[in-house]
Amino acid sequence: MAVDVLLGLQWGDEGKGKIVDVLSPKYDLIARFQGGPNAGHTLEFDNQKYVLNTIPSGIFNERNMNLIGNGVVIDPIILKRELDTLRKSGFDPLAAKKLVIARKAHLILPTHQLLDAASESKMGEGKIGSTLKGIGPTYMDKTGRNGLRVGDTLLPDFKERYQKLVNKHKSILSHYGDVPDFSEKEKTFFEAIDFLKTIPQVDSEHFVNQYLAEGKTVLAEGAQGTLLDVDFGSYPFVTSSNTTAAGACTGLGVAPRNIGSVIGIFKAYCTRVGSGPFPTELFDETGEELRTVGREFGATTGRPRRCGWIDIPALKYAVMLNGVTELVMTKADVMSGFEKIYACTHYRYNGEVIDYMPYDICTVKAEPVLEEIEGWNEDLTSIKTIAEVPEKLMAYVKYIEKQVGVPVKYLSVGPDRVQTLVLN
Ligand code: 2SA
Ligand code: GDP
Ligand code: MG
Repeated sequence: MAVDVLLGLQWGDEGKGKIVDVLSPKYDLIARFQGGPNAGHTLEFDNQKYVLNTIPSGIFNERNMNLIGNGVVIDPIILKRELDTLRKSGFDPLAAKKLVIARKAHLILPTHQLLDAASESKMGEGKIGSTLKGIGPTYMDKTGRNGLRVGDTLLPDFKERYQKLVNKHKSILSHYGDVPDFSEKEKTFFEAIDFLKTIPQVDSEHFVNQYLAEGKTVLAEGAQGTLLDVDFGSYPFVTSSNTTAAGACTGLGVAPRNIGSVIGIFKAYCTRVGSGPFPTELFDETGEELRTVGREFGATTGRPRRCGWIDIPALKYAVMLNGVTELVMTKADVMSGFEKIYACTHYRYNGEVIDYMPYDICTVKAEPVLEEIEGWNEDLTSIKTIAEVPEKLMAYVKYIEKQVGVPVKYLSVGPDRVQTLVLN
């Protein structure tokens, strides 16, 4: 058996949570492989809406085991809150024995969040627009070989290790100004650590490979999106992990040859939250309409998302980087009623017209070259069969398939689990 991977092809919020939930009945294990509580994965079913930050989106399906992999960074306070909220809604993943966590996953400390805020506040125009969840500083400590891991919480000297790292953070923070008082947060943190210790810990590399050896099916769930990848995104306006398919290998302990299908998900348009280049961004009422109709606000922070047309060179880049084998298109319903829609096919860049993503779109502007496409008028939200898909929308789907060379297998026409069509 192989691990299938589902990940975002744009700047995140493509609808990964929804589609993982839809696909989860096909899988025995759903495993998050990177990111942390910066993610907001929204699921809707039975007239209820749930937003998951750290917990994999298979948690509502009876069949699935769910793994938080070693590549994820964990804020124990947020994880505890997530599990408390789920329990209040009638889902108790721990009682149901449906959740395990990698002991090699790194911990987000209260001081990591202070460092994130301090760094952002000093960067002025150049600020990343991070979610302020402490993601960057935690991954910095991981690669700097200073970090604390979930497994460390069970060691007798965990508190000393914690203090050593916090002292280091305080000295860095003092360069930014007075170190804020975080004693209350620290108290909550240690309560959450006690709770964290009750979650079964595993070595994700052995856990996942055992599933494969037993012929079981595994889906790796990405967070954020390809264009936020720390290596291949619009650096430095990126997150601090590998959001691309390769991240599933390191974030779970899976060999590349054990990766199966790569399911790439994209919106029928584009959004981005936070700073950084966005060639097709719309600053007019069309952008506002996409934001309002699409309810484009951060699932974690509530920040308005920037909206624009689909970007084909960026999509092709994402398909190549991830080796995407099938596509999922979401939110076509949001564009219903637009007489014309547009797709960016090339960029005007440095006096040339190019069809690829260049090295630097942060300091040199990439102007989109747009192709006009007929829009569709029909309300899509209650369609149930392919036969009901408007011709013009189908033409748009075919257009994208032709541009990127990969079939669109699923079409999502609303936020609910049931608003999903299988096309191929
Ligand atoms: P960070 O916090 O260090 O990872 O921020 C770095 C950049 O990555 C972006 N980022 C995201 N972009 C889209 N969605 C994300 N999750 C939330 C959501 C975002 C929210 O589901 O809506 O609620 O605001 C996410 N997480 C990180 C971030 O905006 C920075 O550009
Ligand atoms: P994720 O981070 O990729 O899981 O996506 P988010 O949950 O952050 O953002 C996607 C938003 O779009 C959520 O509010 C979803 O409920 C919603 N959504 C997902 N698919 C569709 C769709 O096809 N149509 C509409 N209208 N909303 C969708
Ligand atoms: Mg999201």
